[in-house]
Amino acid sequence: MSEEMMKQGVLVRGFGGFYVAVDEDGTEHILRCKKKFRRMRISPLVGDRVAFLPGEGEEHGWLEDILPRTSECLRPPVANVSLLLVVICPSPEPDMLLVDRMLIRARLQGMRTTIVVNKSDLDPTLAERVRQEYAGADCPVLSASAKEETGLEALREMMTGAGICCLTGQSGVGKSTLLNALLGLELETGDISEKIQRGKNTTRHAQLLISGDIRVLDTAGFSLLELDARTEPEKLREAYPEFLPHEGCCRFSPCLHDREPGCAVTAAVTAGEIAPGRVERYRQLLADVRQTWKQRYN
Ligand SMILES: Nc1nc2c(ncn2[C@@H]2O[C@H](COP(=O)(O)OP(=O)(O)OP(=O)(O)O)[C@@H](O)[C@H]2O)c(=O)[nH]1
Ligand SMILES: [Mg+2]
Ligand SMILES: [Zn+2]
Repeated sequence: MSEEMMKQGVLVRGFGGFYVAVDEDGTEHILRCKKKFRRMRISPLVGDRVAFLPGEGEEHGWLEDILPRTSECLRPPVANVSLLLVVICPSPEPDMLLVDRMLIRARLQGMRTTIVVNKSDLDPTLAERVRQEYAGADCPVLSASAKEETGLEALREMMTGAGICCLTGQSGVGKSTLLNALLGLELETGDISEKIQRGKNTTRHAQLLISGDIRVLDTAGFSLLELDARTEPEKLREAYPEFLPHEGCCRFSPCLHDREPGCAVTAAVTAGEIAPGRVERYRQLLADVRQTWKQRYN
């Protein structure tokens, strides 16, 4: 087949072994996946930029190549995210350790991050508390209510022209509801009590939604996430922008800002310059990373 028939596009969703790519004209193409990808142990991911041969008539096309990824996530399984939007809300209660794990993974891959505190109608104070805690974290905190349609303009502005954005977070925080309100869609959403009864997510698979200059992934919620097992203990602090002004000011060098005497980060917490919660969780995650590292290399 000739090279000229090849097209480029982005994978917007997958179903039952097929993938849907959107070309630059916005046309959707259903693609089969070449066997070579399985042989190479590569799974196409939603968000992948791909080269493909469109199908003719009723025939599906063929996914031929996956272009190099700028980032990849396993949870949710998506590629080329530039801006990760971690959604939390008053109910279900936020798991800040989970939030920090998501932010660490994102930051170590060079993604920008934002926290969206949804359901502000249920508790208007949560966003402000989170904002204080993440003040030095190079991670804006937006307050929104998908139900009352507040805070949506700031969110829209944040996502416009920002490359591929990804909404992630626990099941039931309102990711799909936010996107419905924002983009005028009708994605399936689910009652929390129903979710608990069914023990299922409402959104089951990631899909990329394209609307004007906004490209955003709606993804399935989850509540368990490990840090990458290859994360070095010395790397972890690089995911904490609030430590940056204090690097090199500790008595010991290098300092992991754990419990070392004369640690400038500990001093900054005491002085109220860094949020204690962030540092407590950092130390907890550092202990986990050290443990994993030891098991791996001893
Ligand atoms: N009070 C209130 N409820 C909301 C708001 N946004 C969403 N909800 C409700 O929260 C529930 C869960 O919303 P979904 O949009 O399905 O949540 P999700 O994050 O997409 O969940 P998964 O797809 O399972 O990951 C639904 O009952 C929504 O109506 C909000 O701003 N305020
Ligand atoms: Mg959803
Ligand atoms: Zn230190």
